[in-house]
Amino acid sequence: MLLCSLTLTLIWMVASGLERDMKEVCLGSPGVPGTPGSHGLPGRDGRDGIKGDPGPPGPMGLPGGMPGFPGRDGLTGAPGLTGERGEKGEPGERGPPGLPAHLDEELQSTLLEISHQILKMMRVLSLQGSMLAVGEKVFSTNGRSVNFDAIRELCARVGGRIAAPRSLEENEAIASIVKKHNTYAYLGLAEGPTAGDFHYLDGSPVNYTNWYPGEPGGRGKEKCVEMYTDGRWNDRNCLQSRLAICEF
Ligand code: MMA
Ligand code: CA
Repeated sequence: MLLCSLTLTLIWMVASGLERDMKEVCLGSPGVPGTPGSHGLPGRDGRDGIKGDPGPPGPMGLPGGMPGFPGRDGLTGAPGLTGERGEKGEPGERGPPGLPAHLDEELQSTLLEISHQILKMMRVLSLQGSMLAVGEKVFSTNGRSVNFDAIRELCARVGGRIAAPRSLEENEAIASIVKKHNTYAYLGLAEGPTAGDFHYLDGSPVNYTNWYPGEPGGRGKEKCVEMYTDGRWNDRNCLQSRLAICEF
């Protein structure tokens, strides 16, 4: 009992930093513990606690109550159909004057580039036999045979005219196409009111001819001209099917 009390006192003294007073404290026997003191006065109220979480939603009200506020707007809908095209706007202001074309280096190099590209295309088309260039003219056929008027219409539709040889060189170019297709072709020539008087379709008189011996012999009854596979000409009616060769 004494040891136990001594041990408690020692622990108390070590905790209080009074170890050095141990001898004094340990002298004499422990007294009877006193009666516990009365309770102190209640402490003051603590500060307010933090706000609690919101409670669960309340029960639905009784029917017949006031309607609630309108809800918030819904999500944006899908876009509508494209409207009609508006009217054309006013022309813009006139730009500043440009350089004369011959002094405009950018324009000159663009034109040079375009002409190179065109030349390349013409070489490819020539290689494929789709066109034959002679001087300023280009001859071409679609390989079909139709009557004279149909050839004129076909050629006009693609921005050309029915081929008409105006020189030996042009005649030979057309003849090479005729030979290749082994089919006679109509030429861009027609007979006027006077028998044997042939002219180009623009009305100008022929300045070059290559009639087959004895032709034109139709005496005004053969108003068109066909080219044989040897390149020579024969006056002929206009309703045969002949190779369509156009010039551009
Ligand atoms: C012959 C010759 C031509 C004429 C045709 C018409 C085959 O050639 O007389 O001049 O145009 O016949 O069919
Ligand atoms: Ca004839």
